[in-house]
Amino acid sequence: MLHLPGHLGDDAQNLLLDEVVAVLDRAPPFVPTMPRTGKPFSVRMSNCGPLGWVSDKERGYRYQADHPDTGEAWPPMPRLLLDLWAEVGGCPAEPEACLINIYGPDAKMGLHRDEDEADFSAPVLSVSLGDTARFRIGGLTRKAPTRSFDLESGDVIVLGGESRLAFHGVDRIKPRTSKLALDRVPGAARINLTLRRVSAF
Ligand code: MD3
Ligand code: FE
Repeated sequence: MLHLPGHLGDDAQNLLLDEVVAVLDRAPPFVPTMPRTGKPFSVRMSNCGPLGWVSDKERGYRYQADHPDTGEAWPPMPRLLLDLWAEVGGCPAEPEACLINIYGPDAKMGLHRDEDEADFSAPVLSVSLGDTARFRIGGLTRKAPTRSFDLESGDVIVLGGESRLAFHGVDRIKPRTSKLALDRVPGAARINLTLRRVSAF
C-alpha cells in the first residue's frame, strides 16, 4: 500500500470536485442495498467510466454499464482521473470503473474486501475529498490484526500487490475537518473516489 498524503493540492481538489458534481448531475447518487437482506448502505454512491459498481437485494454486488435507477450509461471518466491513474497507478491498462462514495457525517463502511473484479493484478487507487476519515486496514483474513490511520482531503492511496486483497473499512468521519466546500453535493461530508480495473488485460 502506498499512501500519498496531500497528493492533490487545493486547486486540484476543487477541479476534481467540479468534475464529480458534473458526473452526479448526470448519474445521481443511489443507495445500494445488501445482497439477500436488502439493508441499505449508509454511504450513497455513483460511478463514472465504462463500468460502475452497484448492489441490491436481488442481484447482489456487481459491475454494470448502466445506472441502477435511470438505466443510463455512466458518464465518462474525467481526464484528470485517467491522468492520475497513469501517474501513480503503475498499470498499463486504463481504469474501467470509478466508484464515487458519498459519506454523510454519520456514514461508515464495514470491514470488507474488494473482490468483485475479475482481475486482481491491477491496483485500486483511492482519492479522498472533504472531511477526514478514520480508515482501517488489516490482512488477508477478517481475523488478521488491523491498523488505523486518517485519510484527509487530497490524499491518494494505491493498493497493489498483497494489499489489493486486504480487509479494510471506514470507521468514522471526523466532522468539519476539511475546508473543501462540498456544499454542492447535498448531504456530503466526505467523497471518496476509487478507480479500478474490472476485467483482465
Ligand atoms: C484497501 N472505499 O469503495 S478507500 C470501497 O473510503 C472502499 O470510501 C473506502 O473501501 C472509502 O471499496 C476506502 C481506500 C481503499 C480502497 C480500496 C481498497 C482501500 C483498499 C482495496 C483493497 C485494500
Ligand atoms: Fe473497499
